[in-house]
Amino acid sequence: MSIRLEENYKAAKEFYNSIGVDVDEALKRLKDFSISVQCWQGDDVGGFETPDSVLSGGGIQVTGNYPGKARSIKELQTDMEKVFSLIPGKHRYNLHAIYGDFAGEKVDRDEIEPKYFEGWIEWAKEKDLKLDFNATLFSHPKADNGFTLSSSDKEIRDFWIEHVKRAREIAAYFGREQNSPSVHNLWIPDGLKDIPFDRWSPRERLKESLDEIFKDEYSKGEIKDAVESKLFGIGSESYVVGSHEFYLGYALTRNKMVCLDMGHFHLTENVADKISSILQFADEVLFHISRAVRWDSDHIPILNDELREVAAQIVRYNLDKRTNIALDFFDATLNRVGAYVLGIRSTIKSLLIALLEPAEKIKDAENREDYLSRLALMEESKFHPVGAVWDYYCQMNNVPTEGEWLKEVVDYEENVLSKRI
Ligand code: RNT
Ligand code: ZN
Repeated sequence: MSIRLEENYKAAKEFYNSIGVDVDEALKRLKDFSISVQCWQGDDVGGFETPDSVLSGGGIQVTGNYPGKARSIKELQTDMEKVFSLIPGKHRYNLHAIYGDFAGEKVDRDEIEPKYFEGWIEWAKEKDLKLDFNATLFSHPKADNGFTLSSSDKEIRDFWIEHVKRAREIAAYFGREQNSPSVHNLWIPDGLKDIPFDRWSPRERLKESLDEIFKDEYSKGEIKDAVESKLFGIGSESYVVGSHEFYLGYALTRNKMVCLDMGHFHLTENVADKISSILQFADEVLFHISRAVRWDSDHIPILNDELREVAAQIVRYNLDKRTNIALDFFDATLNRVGAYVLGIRSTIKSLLIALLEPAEKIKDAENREDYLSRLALMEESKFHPVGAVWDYYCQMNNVPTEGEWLKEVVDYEENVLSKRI
């Protein structure tokens, strides 16, 4: 470790000590946060059903065509290994059903099985990663008219029910193999571009489809189920069947987790504020960390107020084990490996900032109704020497400090990504 870095760290630690913050304790807690890293930033949500699969439908969109995207499982794994070598901590990896190893075989969504994911489990074990999973109810002809589990066509509904049942079976298989429950998240695109007459029936059908799906019971050690709501999408501007209220009700009455995607609410809505409400009644919650720019744009997370507030809410009330943190962003206009590294590092940094907050002092000011001090302390903490602690933490974990990782990403692009033509 460089002398400068160590001296900076020592000074920072003394400073934090003087405002009542224990840095060692903070770093110990930070180490236990495991972020579930999405597979789909690596190849623009394409997957491997056919050699040239692309994202279609569902109101989510990838823009950009930066060269170098992963074209095979092997390439994606190589990219992920690079990514994980540039971020501190032990994390998870989040697969979508379309990322199976189908080896050129035409395997429809209602035919997926654990065997197509054995290679992933082998790789994950080798890399000491835990896997999470998602059913894929988009990029498929049977989702083309915008309805899946809430479709009025029973055949369509049954097809997707079978798909999700199989996806959960795969998640449970992961859970058993890795001795840690796999989080299975369900997001469906169902909705309408224009004002519906009937808002009721699709929701009633969705409820029934979900109840059918969750008839298959797994143990707590195998799988943790989540359902993800949304406000609107491109093509579903006027009505989304799986709204927040729908899934909140469903999750609370069926003992499932809600998934809060930071891009799935009104832009002025404080998603972090939902944590202390929902967790009064639910055991756990799943987060999709994302950055919405004017809409659910899935930009790379940066250290903005929204992300910092989510981290602060988790940390202040010791919700570390009750919040499952997953990432959901995809940007195809820049080096994808770099996108991962920046987004993950920002997410971990937001937790570190929260852990180094002078919590006792701020709480005290609040209790005394000294609101000026409360605001001043919060504002001043933005200038605290968190960077020195972060660099120390990175070195401790044998990953590049700030300002160093970018070089490695650029080298990787030169030596690996740019050769993919
Ligand atoms: C879509 C949801 C969903 C997807 C991923 C790929 O709006 O956010 O989580 O982004 O499943
Ligand atoms: Zn999401």
